[in-house]
Amino acid sequence: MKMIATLAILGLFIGNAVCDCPNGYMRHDESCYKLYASTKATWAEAFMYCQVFGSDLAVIETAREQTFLEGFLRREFKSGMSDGVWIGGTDALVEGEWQWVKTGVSINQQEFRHWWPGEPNSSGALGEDCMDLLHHEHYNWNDERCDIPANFLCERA
Ligand SMILES: [Ca+2]
Ligand SMILES: [Ca+2]
Ligand SMILES: [Ca+2]
Repeated sequence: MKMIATLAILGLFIGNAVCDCPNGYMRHDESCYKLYASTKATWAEAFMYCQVFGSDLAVIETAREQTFLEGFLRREFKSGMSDGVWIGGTDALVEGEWQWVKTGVSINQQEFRHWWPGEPNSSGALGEDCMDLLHHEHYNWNDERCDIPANFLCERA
């Protein structure tokens, strides 16, 4: 009996180890997420930061993932953070053709899309080619100027 209990506990540990995310990451379903809340970077810098640390700017593929991230970012939000949080979508290559950089998947063709009403609006003379989640738009999707320093969200398997 003791043996079985020990094996069960061991199994629990191994099971947990497989599911564990690296330090500072939050798990949800098959992914680990890290919000860089005290680092602000342009979209391109944020893209590289994520890669250096073995991840990618977040790719949002389902309503379930979106709902989780809205809650996660709301909980993590503190004064001093940027309104926007970079994620991994851009239309920098062809205006209006949004894609997830990590997968190359067309966002326009993706079944799940979650733009805030009126977005993407390519606002301003320089336009907006990088995707972020705006605190004041309840972390729905927005297109933003790529050179604005903002916090960012990385995702890894
Ligand atoms: Ca994802
Ligand atoms: Ca654009
Ligand atoms: Ca916009």
